[in-house]
Amino acid sequence: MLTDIAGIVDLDRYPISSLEAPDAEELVRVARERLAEDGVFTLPGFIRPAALAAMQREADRLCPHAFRRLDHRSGFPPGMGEVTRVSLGCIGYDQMELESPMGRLFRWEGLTRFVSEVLERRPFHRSADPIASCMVTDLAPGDELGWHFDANDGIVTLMLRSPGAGGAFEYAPNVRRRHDLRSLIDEVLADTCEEVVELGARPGTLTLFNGFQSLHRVAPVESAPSRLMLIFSYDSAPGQVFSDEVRLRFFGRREPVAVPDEDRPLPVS
Ligand SMILES: O=C(O)CCC(=O)C(=O)O
Ligand SMILES: [Fe+2]
Repeated sequence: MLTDIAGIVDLDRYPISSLEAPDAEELVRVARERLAEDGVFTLPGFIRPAALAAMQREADRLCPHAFRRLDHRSGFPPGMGEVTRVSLGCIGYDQMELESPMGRLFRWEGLTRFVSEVLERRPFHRSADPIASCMVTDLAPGDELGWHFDANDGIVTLMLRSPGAGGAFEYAPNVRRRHDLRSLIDEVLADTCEEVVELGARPGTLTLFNGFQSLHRVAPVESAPSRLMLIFSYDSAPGQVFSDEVRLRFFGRREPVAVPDEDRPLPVS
């Protein structure tokens, strides 16, 4: 059953159901160490193959209904760099099936607790946004997510499908507080920065990434299939929702297409 979390997450490899167990404690310790040193921690094979295939099928079905986000924005501290290009499709939580394994994974309290523990952030809650809390980005050939810093550390992503060619996730680890940040950004934009590394995550990999500390981008996708990424949002406050401005920019709508009710579980527990 793909609504059963043990059928979705490889709990044999990643025993995160009970964080007090020695194996889970060790995983949390390693994750914190990697995040502090490299700005990123990946869990390859986090999702079981059948669940991954179901997630890909659902995302593929929804892709024609994705909102196309096309803009240029500054993703750098004030006065640095230039605007970079954003071109991708966004699928919202409100478009997913009621029993979507993507939504089921997001609403699993075990994952929320694990992420909270690794990031050492408490209180820690899933975003309650009916559209943007749990989303899929779809990058087709020609699409990209230009260089930027995130507003917060600790973005949680699940790679659903790698693109045919291009579309690499590239980043300059832990550079935010560098005294030479301005020239470093210029080098990155000129493609001459030797600190940029590539993260080669395969489909089914869960990634925790400190996107406030590390400059990053998704390079232009060059050939089909498109790149599919599932992205989860969290907040220190319960019931967090995004502004109309954010919803319009990412999804082209203020209100969810399906109204949450007892049949459509909200992301909050
Ligand atoms: O798609 C990715 O791998 C990262 C997405 C990202 O950087 C973002 O949403 O800010
Ligand atoms: Fe980002």
